[in-house]
Amino acid sequence: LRLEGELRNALANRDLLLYYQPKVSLRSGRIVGAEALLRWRHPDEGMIGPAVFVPIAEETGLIFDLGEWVLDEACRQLRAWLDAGIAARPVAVNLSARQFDARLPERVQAVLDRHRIDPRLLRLEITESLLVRAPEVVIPIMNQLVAMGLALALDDFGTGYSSLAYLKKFPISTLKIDRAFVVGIPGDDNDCAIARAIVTMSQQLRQETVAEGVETEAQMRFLQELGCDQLQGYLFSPPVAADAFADMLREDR
Ligand code: G
Ligand code: G
Ligand code: NA
Ligand code: MN
Repeated sequence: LRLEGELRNALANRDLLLYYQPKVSLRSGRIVGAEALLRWRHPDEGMIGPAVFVPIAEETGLIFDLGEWVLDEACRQLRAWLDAGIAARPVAVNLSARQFDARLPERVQAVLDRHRIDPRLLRLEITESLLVRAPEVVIPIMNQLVAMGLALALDDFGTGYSSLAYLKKFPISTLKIDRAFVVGIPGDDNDCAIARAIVTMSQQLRQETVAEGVETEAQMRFLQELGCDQLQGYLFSPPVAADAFADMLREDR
């Protein structure tokens, strides 16, 4: 496939970059972290989002090199912010289920060491598709990452096929409420009920909650009243380039 070759070249030619979308505390209004989101600056097509090329990378196995690049770039950027005297906050990187093999913890540790990054500054976002794999394989890898000091977040919660029983089995510290449910708040009773159930449950499990795709003040107020911990969405900021995110951090002191 042409796209696969082009993506390979993009990885070699540094045509990939990370954007950062702030996560904001619903209690303090301050930026408490960011999600790193992969972008491909294509010479002809312009900026291409991961929905187009991550599935191809997953099918072809290129996701291992790509994922390695994402981890390294996030830690390189954290180190640059720290060296510039910017009060860095945790950056969460998305992982594909395929990246979750026995060597992941040592690869992550090598990246942290290379850039001298405190593991608490790097977080990992996983999706429910990972949880349907054999727990006896996945849980020890997760436990190793947690023991290293990394926090794990479950992305797109509620959209997949995982059961609630999974939640207590896996060492996950954050649930991200998918945008699909946030979109109907506060008008749609079902979406409101689902968001309420997720926040209530995660509080009982002592997990943090992050609402994705928050676009309106009304959504924010509703989530605040539920006791949701953080928001991410266009209401505060879309994903932005590293320099623009650094400017936000400087203004947020
Ligand atoms: O960037 P955008 O908002 O279009 O993200 C679309 C999807 O791509 C999100 O679901 C996100 O989890 C995924 N994604 C973004 N960056 C990465 C990445 O670096 N690795 C993987 N595996 N998925 C990513
Ligand atoms: O798969 P994941 O949930 O990680 O993807 C996040 C995606 O949602 C990215 O493509 C990002 O650009 C997009 N996004 C982030 N905030 C908003 C928002 O407030 N509204 C909408 N419609 N999309 C958003
Ligand atoms: Na994500
Ligand atoms: Mn998500």
